[in-house]
Amino acid sequence: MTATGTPGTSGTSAETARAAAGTPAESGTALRICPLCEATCGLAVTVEDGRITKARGDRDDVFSRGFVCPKGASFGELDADPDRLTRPLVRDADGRLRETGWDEAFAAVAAGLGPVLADGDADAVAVYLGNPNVHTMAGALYPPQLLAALRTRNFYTASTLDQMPKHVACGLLYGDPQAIPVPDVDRTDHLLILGANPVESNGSLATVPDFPGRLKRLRRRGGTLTVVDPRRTRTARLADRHVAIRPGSDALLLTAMVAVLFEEGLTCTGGLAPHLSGVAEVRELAREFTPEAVEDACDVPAADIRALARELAAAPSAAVYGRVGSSTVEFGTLTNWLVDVLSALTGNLDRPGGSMFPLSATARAPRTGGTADGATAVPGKGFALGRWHSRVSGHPEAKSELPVVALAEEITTPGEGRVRALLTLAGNPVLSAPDGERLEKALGALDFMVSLDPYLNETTRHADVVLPPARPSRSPHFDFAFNALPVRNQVRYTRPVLPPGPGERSEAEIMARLLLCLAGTPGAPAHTVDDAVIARALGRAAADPHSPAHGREPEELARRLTGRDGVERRLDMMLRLGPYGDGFGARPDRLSLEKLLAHPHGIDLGPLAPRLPEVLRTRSGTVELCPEPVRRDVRRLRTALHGRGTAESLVLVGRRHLRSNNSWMHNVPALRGGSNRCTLQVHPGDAARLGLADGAHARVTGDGGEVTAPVEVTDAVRAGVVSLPHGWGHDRPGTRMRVAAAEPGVNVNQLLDGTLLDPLSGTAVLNGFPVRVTPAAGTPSGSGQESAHKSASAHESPSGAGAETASAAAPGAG
Ligand SMILES: Nc1nc2c(c(=O)[nH]1)N[C@H]1C(S)=C(S)[C@@H](COP(=O)(O)OP(=O)(O)OC[C@H]3O[C@@H](n4cnc5c(=O)[nH]c(N)nc54)[C@H](O)[C@@H]3O)O[C@H]1N2
Ligand SMILES: Nc1nc2c(c(=O)[nH]1)N[C@H]1C(S)=C(S)[C@@H](COP(=O)(O)OP(=O)(O)OC[C@H]3O[C@@H](n4cnc5c(=O)[nH]c(N)nc54)[C@H](O)[C@@H]3O)O[C@H]1N2
Ligand code: SF4
Ligand SMILES: [Mo]
Repeated sequence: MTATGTPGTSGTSAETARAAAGTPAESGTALRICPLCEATCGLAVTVEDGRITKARGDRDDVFSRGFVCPKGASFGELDADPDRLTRPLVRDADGRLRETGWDEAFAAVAAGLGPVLADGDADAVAVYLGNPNVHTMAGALYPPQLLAALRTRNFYTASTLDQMPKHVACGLLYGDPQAIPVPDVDRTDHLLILGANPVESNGSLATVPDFPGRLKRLRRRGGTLTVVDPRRTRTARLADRHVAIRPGSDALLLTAMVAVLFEEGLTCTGGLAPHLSGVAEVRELAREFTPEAVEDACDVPAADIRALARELAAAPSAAVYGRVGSSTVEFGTLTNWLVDVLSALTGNLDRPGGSMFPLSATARAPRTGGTADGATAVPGKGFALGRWHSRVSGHPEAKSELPVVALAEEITTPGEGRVRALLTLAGNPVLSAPDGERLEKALGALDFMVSLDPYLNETTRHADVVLPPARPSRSPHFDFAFNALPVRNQVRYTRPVLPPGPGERSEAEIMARLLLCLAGTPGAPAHTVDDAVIARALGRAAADPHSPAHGREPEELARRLTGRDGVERRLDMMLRLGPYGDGFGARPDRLSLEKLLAHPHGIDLGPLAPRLPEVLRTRSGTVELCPEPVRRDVRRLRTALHGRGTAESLVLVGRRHLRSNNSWMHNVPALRGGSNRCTLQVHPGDAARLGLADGAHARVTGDGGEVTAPVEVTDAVRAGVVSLPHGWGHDRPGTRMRVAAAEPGVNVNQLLDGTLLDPLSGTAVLNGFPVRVTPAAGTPSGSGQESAHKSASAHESPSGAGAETASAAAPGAG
């Protein structure tokens, strides 16, 4: 790979110069990496009088090369949303949230958490991390320390509503839950996509700016695209072959493909063979799941399943890629495991055009053992699941997390270890997780709740203290998470476009001060948190014989760090110790913050390169293709072979719209309307059978509740499947998202009661669950009546306008 010293572009333009100098200007242009989805496009923004008035794709960005989507183009509008909180809110004695100063807010945090912490029950404080933490620098840097300080087992994130099955599968296969191979979209000859719609989502667990363009180029260079999805999505429309599978049955389909590979002698592990173990066991496991055995359950003809397997094996190179629709399902971990098993068995794991492991600039520098060329892996510690269990239902932890669906009961069930205080950082589980009504009731039973969030929404309205971070234009950006998942290795950093507004605090400072509150030293300066991390990390590096800084003086290294603040100094440290780093002078032409700042459009680090066996952390030092937990779960899969899908039964799947983002972007006027609506998509045959007319309303009933939504009759969904998007249901009082509340939609997750999950990963089943649908008269509404709750009607509009008006404008509000 073309590691460092290979600038992707040279900086000459005015915007380059300013970005390089990092000088925020009140007017002019600047660069900002888009934080709004995983594609991480470079934006060029126009600033006028301290506001972003325009955002376009940065044509010189080494990675995204000018691509932008409607969300990125609305960056300025989102940034300037008048509903965004700019000052902290603290609940006063009569239960109302009022604006206050930062010192008062942190004093309230210390006072609220103090008694809970003083009781000495570490599990009494729970943490929920929402999705945007992977899109901010602070969200990557501080939560690990927060959790280390709390030592709570009540740790929850949006991962158990999303990609935890992937982590578990990769943890078991490679010994490292973060070792996630991504499809080499630019070089593959054949791409098999299951349960993902990157043309609208712009990709996930695969950082691929202009995913749609790259799929079109794949077709143009003679490659083939197959999409497995119960809906004919925009991605499916680009495909050579669309398989409209019955939801929830992907694990059966993929196991049958594995069976075909063995049965027809199509496996070809090639150079991978020495690094694989468990191949014979996989063969045994898959044997009974022939295409003929699974075709009814999948509703895909056996001949088609055989063709899918043969095409995958015959392609010169092929990649298999699954996302949300293959994760948030009953057999999520098995499906994710099978995705990589198919790659491995066809020799496509870790080779160009297949699925490859990226190497991020802030990753730990690769270490190898055995032979000098690194051909032999060092046995690792392996990946353990279920090291502890949730208190009430006994759910196993995965990656130190408990399932989000367990949070409500951990708050409401009395006893030792009961959750009494909650920190939500960038999350809205009331809408994103199953049974928000139950969770809301639970939130009302907490002694204390803090939310770090720019909005007063369905979740944060329950907090006692709301801490709003500085807006994105005032925040620096580096993709710690997504640089580990790109389709091509690269590194980019953008400084804040503008200085913080009056009274604004950076997300980093807020998190650091939260940490200091937990440590019992709320008055200490925020930078002491970063100093401590840096001292520890450099101490470790100096003592590590594999580190480029081995044997150096940690204090001397710390003095050499550049950067304007703790966040930049930490970034500098990670870059310099990383795989492309200058090793604090050991390899002077390589990467440091200074060098990165001199390349404001980023530095290209070359195409993905093979990394086996160096990425492996399994105990055997091999890819463990047939791990025990998976083997046991395959028994459960057998039950799915039988008794699925009668002519009358309906299951629900979700969908994402291009101009949306989970629950929090419905407040931007430019992103609303058009197809971005909360409708129930129904197949024409089902609509006729159920007496549902296009535009009329339907009542949808599930185990957790009932919602009423307008019907959209379309053959884009297959028969037996209805689709409702998530992130809607903005009809609660006491929120402050006025645009969203004007057309609130309904909360699909209220149809779930939280009992359905993928047992290995604790991930909620959000796709492919049974519902009943009947015609309904009247306006759409959620079933939820507002619970009698401490904050249900006790909010004062935080800055004069808003909350009460907003809820009054919302039809169907409880
Ligand atoms: N039915 C169904 N449910 C789903 C899904 C589905 O497909 N179907 N998808 C699931 C998936 S994939 C995910 S990731 C989860 C998401 O679950 P969550 O992360 O809980 O929900 P979001 O809607 O992303 O809420 C993000 C929150 O972060 C706040 N926020 C935005 N930007 C920032 C920032 O810069 N800093 C801070 N501190 N806060 C910020 C927003 O105001 C909002 O409150 O939802 C899941 N829920
Ligand atoms: N515009 C937009 N972009 C986003 C987001 C957003 O909300 N809006 N959210 C971001 C987040 S947090 C994430 S995690 C990613 C998600 O990125 P994706 O996974 O690409 O997005 P989804 O639209 O959830 O795609 C899931 C697909 O799975 C299909 N599906 C449902 N059930 C099944 C099944 O059983 N089998 C199969 N084979 N398919 C099934 C659905 O019909 C849907 O098309 O998107 C990110 N980008
Ligand atoms: S694709 Fe994603 S990263 Fe790119 S501009 Fe759109 S929202 Fe931003
Ligand atoms: Mo997600």
